[in-house]
Amino acid sequence: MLSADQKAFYDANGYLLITGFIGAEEAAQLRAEVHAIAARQGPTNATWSSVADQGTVLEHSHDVQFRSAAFTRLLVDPRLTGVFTSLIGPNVQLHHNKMFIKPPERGSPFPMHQDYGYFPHRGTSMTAVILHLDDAPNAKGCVRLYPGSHKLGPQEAIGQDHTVDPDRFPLDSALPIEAKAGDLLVFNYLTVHGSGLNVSEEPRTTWLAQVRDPEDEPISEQHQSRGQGMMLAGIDPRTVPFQFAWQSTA
Ligand SMILES: O=C(O)CCC(=O)C(=O)O
Repeated sequence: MLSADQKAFYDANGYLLITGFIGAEEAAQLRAEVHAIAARQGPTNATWSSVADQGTVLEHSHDVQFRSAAFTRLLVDPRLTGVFTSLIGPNVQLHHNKMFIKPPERGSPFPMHQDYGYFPHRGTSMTAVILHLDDAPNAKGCVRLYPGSHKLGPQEAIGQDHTVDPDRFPLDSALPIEAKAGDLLVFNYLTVHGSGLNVSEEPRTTWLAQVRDPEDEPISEQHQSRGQGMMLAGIDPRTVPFQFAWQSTA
């Protein structure tokens, strides 16, 4: 569970870095799982289209719990669900999860954006966690964000990458959230964030999950994935018949 101070910081700033969320050994084991998944699946490049002309690479997989049971366990780990329930309430539903490796010297940046642009909902319960599986200093392209930007509400989302206005929210002026292996970054889907290029000699390895209150419904079904709707804590109190995301006619 989060302390009252952590919750107050999160409410004011739209993010919270929890240092030492898992131990170094556990982070190293999960890091090895991510790199083994990447080796099994072969080359991928999820670099966003607006920065795809720079020759950079972003290795990734969605739905990581279908790749390794280590991530199925992680999704319902009481340490993690404790963070979620502190912020969202007793009922917590998986939206999606994914892994990223920014390779050394050419690991792609993420342009500044709000996750709202990708999966808008009626409320603001959607919460992301990024678990750092190795150190993420500035040179590795750590996450950068604008504290308090969640209070501005949805911003105009530009182009296919749903980026925010780069003049108003430049990447370079955003606060770098340097992290160590085992640190957990939590942020709201309205918090403006992105990250820079990995110019270091080591990969940056992370796992990211997005969760919501099941009663906070999507405005449009535009970001569906396997496992979406899985309850990580509590119940889905809605009385409507359950539909898998891919059965939706919306
Ligand atoms: O991992 C990062 O640097 C940012 C990831 C991100 O913003 C996203 O997946 O929407």
